[in-house]
Amino acid sequence: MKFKRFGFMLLVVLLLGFVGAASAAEKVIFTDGLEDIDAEANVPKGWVVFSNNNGDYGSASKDIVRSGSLSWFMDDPSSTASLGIRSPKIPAEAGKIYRAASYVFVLSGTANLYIEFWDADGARLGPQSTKNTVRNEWEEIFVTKEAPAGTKFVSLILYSQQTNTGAHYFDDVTIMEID
Ligand SMILES: [Ca+2]
Repeated sequence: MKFKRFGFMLLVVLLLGFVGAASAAEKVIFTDGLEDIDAEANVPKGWVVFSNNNGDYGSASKDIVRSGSLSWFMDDPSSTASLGIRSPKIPAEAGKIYRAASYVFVLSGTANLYIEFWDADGARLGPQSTKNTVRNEWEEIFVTKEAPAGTKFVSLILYSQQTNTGAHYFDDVTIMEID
């Protein structure tokens, strides 16, 4: 009898452990293989231009892709201008942890990825960035941050910063919620 009870308790502990593990998992709230381009705006559908160099903020490319038939290519020859495109804004909650991720293939210079948050009035909160560590191969880069107080949305930016000169591809971007 005692052994049976111990067995039952063990089962409960194991089940609780399983539930705990499941709730700690990452939940993908946005994913984009950058295949679907808005022909008029010349950005992936739902995206907007964040910054440009004389109208250049990159373009869809078939040259080096990680998924499907397209990636997003930025060729940034200027050390005084930045190129960037911003993902759609996805509903988010203050106090939860979010992770933006993108695959990058860097030929030269540095590729940046930003996570950023937005309040109900459209004010931008707590942007934070990461960058590639290798070149000439696909690398997934991540930036993780707790949503600041007042957060209603999260988004990411694919970016070539102002002082950077270089060329790089982005593909397969995601935003994850981490409990
Ligand atoms: Ca793709």
